[in-house]
Amino acid sequence: MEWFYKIRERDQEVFMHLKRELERQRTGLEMIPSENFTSLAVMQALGSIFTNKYSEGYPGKRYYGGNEFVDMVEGLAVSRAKRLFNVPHANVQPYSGSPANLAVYLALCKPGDTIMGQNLTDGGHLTHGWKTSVTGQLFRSVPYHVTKEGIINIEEAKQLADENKPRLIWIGSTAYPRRLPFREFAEIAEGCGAYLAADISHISGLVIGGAHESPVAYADIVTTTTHKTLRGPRGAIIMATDKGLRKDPELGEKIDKTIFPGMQGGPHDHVTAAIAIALEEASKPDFIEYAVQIVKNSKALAKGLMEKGVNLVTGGSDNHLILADLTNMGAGMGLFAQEALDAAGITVNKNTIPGEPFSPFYPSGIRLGTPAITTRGMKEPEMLVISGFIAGALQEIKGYSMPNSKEERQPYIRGFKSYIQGNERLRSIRSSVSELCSRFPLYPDLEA
Ligand code: DSN
Repeated sequence: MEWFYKIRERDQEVFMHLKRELERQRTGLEMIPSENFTSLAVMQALGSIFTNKYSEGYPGKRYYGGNEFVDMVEGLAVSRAKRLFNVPHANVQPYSGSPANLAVYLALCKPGDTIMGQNLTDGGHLTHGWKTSVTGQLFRSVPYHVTKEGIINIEEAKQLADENKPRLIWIGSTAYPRRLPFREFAEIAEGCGAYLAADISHISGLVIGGAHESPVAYADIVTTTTHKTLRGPRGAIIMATDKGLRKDPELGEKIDKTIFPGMQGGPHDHVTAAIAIALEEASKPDFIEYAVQIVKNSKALAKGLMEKGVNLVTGGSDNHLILADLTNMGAGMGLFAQEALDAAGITVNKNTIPGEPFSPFYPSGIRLGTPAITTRGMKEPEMLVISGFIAGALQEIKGYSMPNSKEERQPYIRGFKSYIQGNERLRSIRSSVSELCSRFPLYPDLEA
């Protein structure tokens, strides 16, 4: 099927970039752990006539006319979210994860209140109180950390909560390769009277598939983006749990009012339709297999990498994500690794590691994961092959190390980039990557 023909007819420039991006996604390994490939049905909803509509308000209570079908679709998305996650209240309107989290703060806290979240360089998210995020500026942020082994430091979190009496505690991460300790954090939150919000953006697909414990019995509020392991469109859901509603029966209304009219205008109805479809897809038995395979693949990839001498934070993975610590290769190696892997057709992102020894902008690690390559159908044998590609590409950056002097960095990086562009070994890995990808076709029905 020729999918983009109207764009081809209307706008050759955008069409050309779209075509090249499709080719990039098809021929490379997408290993950023927060990315995935949605179904064509989800994409069709995103490109549908629901993009034409304004629908401020909620089903049955809209400010504009003509919303009878939007109401149905939003109702479907909400009821599917409630059923799949087993929660009594869901709001599917947040534009994405960061606004969803901000809405949680604004529903529960006043500026200046104390909040706690996992420190950014320890694997937490910007919106859990990091200093450059508005959440770290509006609220008094007391971050907790991981231990020197890279595991969430529950003892420290408990002590900080007892001392600081936060109003809200976050449990949830963007660069944490292990299971999230929901039960322990529920005890900490109960001990100091805080609300507990679980941000399961990264792992919500694993939670639905039973490949990670659900936070629903432990947290008062659960937030998730819909485009990561959940494999839907870019969007988010905020849920109130039974526990949360017992604590505050108005929690659901507070969240809804904060999203609209508090923070947002019209919901993105085309995204809502796509969320409804993604949730339906995630309710099928093959999604459980998918979620389980993501974790099997991550474990297999971690093992393969470690056997080839790559150091991993915590020495492995329990979820979809791996954090490689490259400090033994040189300073600030994340950028060099990301660029070399890009040249080899493998997309990852540079990432800080716990106790980051260099800088957040030139961090010492890379973060990679298996959700997207598992969607393509790859399994453990392919993970072993991929670990060889990655270890091989990392060999090619040996000897590089980020200069300490800021003035020297840009010329050094330029020199590095020209070196990798001409690197034959990376080129050869790229062609092996492309051959592997051709055996797991992506969107085979699409022509561009
Ligand atoms: N940007 C997302 C991630 O990559 O984890 C989090 O917001």
